Amino acid sequence: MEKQTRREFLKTIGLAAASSPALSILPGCVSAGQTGRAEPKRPNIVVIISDDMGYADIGCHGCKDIATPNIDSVARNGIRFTNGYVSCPVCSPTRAGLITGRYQQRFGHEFNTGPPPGGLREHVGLPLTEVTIADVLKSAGYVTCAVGKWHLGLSKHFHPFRRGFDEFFGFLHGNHSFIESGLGTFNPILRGTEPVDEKEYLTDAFSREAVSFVERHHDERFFLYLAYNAVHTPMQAPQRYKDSFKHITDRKRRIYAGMLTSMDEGIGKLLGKLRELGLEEDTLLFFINDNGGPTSANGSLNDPLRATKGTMYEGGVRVPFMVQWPGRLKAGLVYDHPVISLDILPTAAAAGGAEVPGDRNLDGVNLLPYLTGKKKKSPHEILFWRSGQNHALRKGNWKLVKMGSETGLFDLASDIGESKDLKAEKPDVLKDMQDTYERWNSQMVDPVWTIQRRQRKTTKKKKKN
Ligand SMILES: [Ca+2]
Repeated sequence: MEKQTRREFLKTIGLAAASSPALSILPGCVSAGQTGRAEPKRPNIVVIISDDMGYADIGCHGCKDIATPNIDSVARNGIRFTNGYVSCPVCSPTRAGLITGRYQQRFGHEFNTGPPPGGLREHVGLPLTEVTIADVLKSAGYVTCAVGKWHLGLSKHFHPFRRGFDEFFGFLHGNHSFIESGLGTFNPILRGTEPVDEKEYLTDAFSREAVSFVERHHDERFFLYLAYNAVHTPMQAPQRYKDSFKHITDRKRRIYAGMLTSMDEGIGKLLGKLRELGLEEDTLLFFINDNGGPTSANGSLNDPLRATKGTMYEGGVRVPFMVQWPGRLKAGLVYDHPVISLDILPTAAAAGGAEVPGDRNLDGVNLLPYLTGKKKKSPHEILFWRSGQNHALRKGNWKLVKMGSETGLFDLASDIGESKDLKAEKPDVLKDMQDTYERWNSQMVDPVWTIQRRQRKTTKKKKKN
């Protein structure tokens, strides 16, 4: 049914079903397997993304007041990244980087896509010049599905069906109520392109749909992109947990605990389904959070990292990140070299024997040879971040942060909390970092759109009048 809907949808926007931009560039592609030879048996691929979770809020990062046994099990069954990053400290640009394997500043997706009216402008969304992980895997024969938060454009030409996905269940904007379907608003829950009156708690509904996709496609090679909006605001937990977290005195964190538990249980159901169907060994599964916790908004905790979502400090960009593939990767390993969300696409492509675009720079790398020990060096010597005037880079263990008028230089090897600014003591390092940043920055393009702000107050005023 979803495939039929997708075809119909493409027709309505003037595209034949087979005219995906990814397919048109394939003749110029190179095989990711050429650099990281894939095993003969291609795995299913699952990418699970949480939203606004704190760095400290999972058991394997030391969380004591909320249990996350299912997320932790991914680390236990696979590899946990202790220096795992995303390419932006807010939602939409991170997704743009993850889904393309490229720094999103290469194509101007530097800021969040906003609500209407700005968010409906035809240029506000993942530029159509970009090739997504779904395009790449679909071209290699994978059946593809996105469940959850999209946040890569509200207009129909940015719809997941237009970006390589065969199926979609979720919403297009950056946040959503967990208990109301949003029917009649600009941001309803959609099955494909059709609004649905979803009755289930939203996180549970996303888990249900993810499990259903796996059940329906267990005998095909599949790619599932499961982007929960938990534990982003609004703070709404399932009723069934209302008495479960009395040990947490802070009201906001108590609700957060229920929201997080629902997501962890949903991930458990998905992992259980993969096991039940005998697919666990042959499924490459990532779990990553999209940006640091906004601690005052949702009660999350980023300890021991400095600051929060929206900042260039570690609390904004270093996130829970782990991978399992029992048939190929050893279990229970910890990987300490820096990795980044941009690596997911090239890694998945290599594992799946898929071709990555050969006509553009990918900033992510195939992690498989690093995770199997064939390559010993760090996959990334330098990582960059830029959001407007704020920026940062990490080179080795040095981190340069520019936030507003403040510049700080930190040695992450001895100071993960970025508490001791060394720029006065290390002017040579500071200069080298600044020069390195400027060289990278000169290769990036200007943002396609600027920061979009909700016009809530104006709207309310108009209604009163
Ligand atoms: Ca987020």
